[in-house]
Amino acid sequence: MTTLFISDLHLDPSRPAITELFLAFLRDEAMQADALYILGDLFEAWIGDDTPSAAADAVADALHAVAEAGVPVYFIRGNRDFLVGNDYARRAGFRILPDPSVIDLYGRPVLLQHGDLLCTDDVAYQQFRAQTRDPVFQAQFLSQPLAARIAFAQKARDASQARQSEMKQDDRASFETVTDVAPAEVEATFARHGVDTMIHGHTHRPAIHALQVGDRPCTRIVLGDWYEQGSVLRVTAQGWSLDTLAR
Ligand code: OKV
Ligand code: MN
Repeated sequence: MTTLFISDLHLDPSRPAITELFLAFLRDEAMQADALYILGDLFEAWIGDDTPSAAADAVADALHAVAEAGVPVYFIRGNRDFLVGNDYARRAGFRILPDPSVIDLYGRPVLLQHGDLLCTDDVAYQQFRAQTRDPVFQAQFLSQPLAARIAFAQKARDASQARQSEMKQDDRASFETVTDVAPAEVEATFARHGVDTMIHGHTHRPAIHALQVGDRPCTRIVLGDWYEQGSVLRVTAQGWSLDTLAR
């Protein structure tokens, strides 16, 4: 039996084939798993559970069918879909876990998180994160009419894109550093939670890193994005494998 981990699907109407790939993955593989963990950025954007979206409805139905088949489905919010709420969770049949969370995975404690908390060198992003995690600010945003939220989100996405391309022009090497995890924060996170294994997404740099924290050997597994193909971590009691899913 296998536990599945995915993240960073960034489902969006502009990439319908990826939504189809995800629906096929749920139908053909997740249905038979021990559990399915979605570690954030399932959706490219999320401006409230009340936003009409045929794709979000289809995904909710398919996830609900997986849960209904007896496979627990867990979700950690990402930096794009941080406004996914209890209403959508109920429709999709998943449980929302705090970021980070430690789970028992075949007898071993494993830390799960989206991964943005590890990117402490991106000071501007961490500021955006702190602001948009404020419950008062969130409630105020969500109370606005849909049209106002759509307009606001478009502006936020345009500003973010402008900032990213500016940063890339400044210095490609520093962009690569700033948008990856900060090694000191990775070490601190392993130490803080007393685990030797963590799984996260967000950076879109799929890899299995072996590292040493103090005198302990640790493993950091990074899930890949679903822009061109799928990415899934399959874990059994025997071991793990980080695989791509062809379209
Ligand atoms: C998500 C990101 C856009 C990064 C939320 C206040 C509140 C606006 C919002 C608008 C944008 C989410 C909700 C989106 C992530 C971007 C651009 C950059 C770096 C609040 C004001 F209430 F939470 F505080 N938004 N949308 N970005 O389009 O999904 O993660 S979004
Ligand atoms: Mn992310």
